[in-house]
Amino acid sequence: MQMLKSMWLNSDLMLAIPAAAIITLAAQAVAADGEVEVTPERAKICEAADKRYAELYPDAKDDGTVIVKLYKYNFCPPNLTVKAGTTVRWVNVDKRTSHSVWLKESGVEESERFFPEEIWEYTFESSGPYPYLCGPHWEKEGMIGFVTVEP
Ligand SMILES: [Cu+2]
Repeated sequence: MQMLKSMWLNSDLMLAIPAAAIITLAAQAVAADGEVEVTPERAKICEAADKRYAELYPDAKDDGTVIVKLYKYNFCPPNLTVKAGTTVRWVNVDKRTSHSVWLKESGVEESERFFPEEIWEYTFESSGPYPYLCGPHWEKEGMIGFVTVEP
């Protein structure tokens, strides 16, 4: 989100952005510590994503893998804190849309696009902040997520 920050600092550009666009940008901005801002809209979508996951996987068992659902251009939960060595499984619970997971700043290659009810997994070996995004949807839809890995 470095790009977004420098945009805010550029006052000339600010003047050029219509008010409606500023509101959209603000809704997609990240919190100061790098975590994704959880807007009421995001929270509502994630509530629905949890329901959808429970419907799709009524027999899901806790195997220590941490689940992130992808739904309506959101990662749910958008922010996650895990211990080093944890595997995170991203599950697409959408009905039509394919997504990817791209730990771009960590230099991890973007996942393939995965379709509804497909998954992608990644094991976080080292502690640190891991901002990530959905390749096709981060820019226009603000589809971004954040994992904090603790030692
Ligand atoms: Cu996406």
